[in-house]
Amino acid sequence: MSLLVNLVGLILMALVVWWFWLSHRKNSAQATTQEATIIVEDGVYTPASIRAKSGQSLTLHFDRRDPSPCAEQVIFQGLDTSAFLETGKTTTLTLDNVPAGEHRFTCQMQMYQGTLIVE
Ligand SMILES: [Cu+2]
Repeated sequence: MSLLVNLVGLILMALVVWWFWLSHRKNSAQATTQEATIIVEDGVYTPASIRAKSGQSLTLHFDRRDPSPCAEQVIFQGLDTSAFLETGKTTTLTLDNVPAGEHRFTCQMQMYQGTLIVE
């Protein structure tokens, strides 16, 4: 009987791991978009990666829900673009002619981390 209980527990654990892995994968393999809303909360950008096409303008809406000063600025590394985000508001940023490649965007202390993939 205890063997059966252990087995059921093991299967449940495997299911949870599998579910997390799958949902994470789905998040990283999203379609390209030219407009997205990014929630800034609990130390993470959601979604943390944005996939876009090069040669088109890209509009990003940052919905800052985290009042800590850590979240107040978003900086696009290497793109010479940054913005101040007001708590409880959505700040819209438009990027034009972003070169193809992976561009990191972070807060000023680089606690918040995101990736913009342009292809
Ligand atoms: Cu920060």
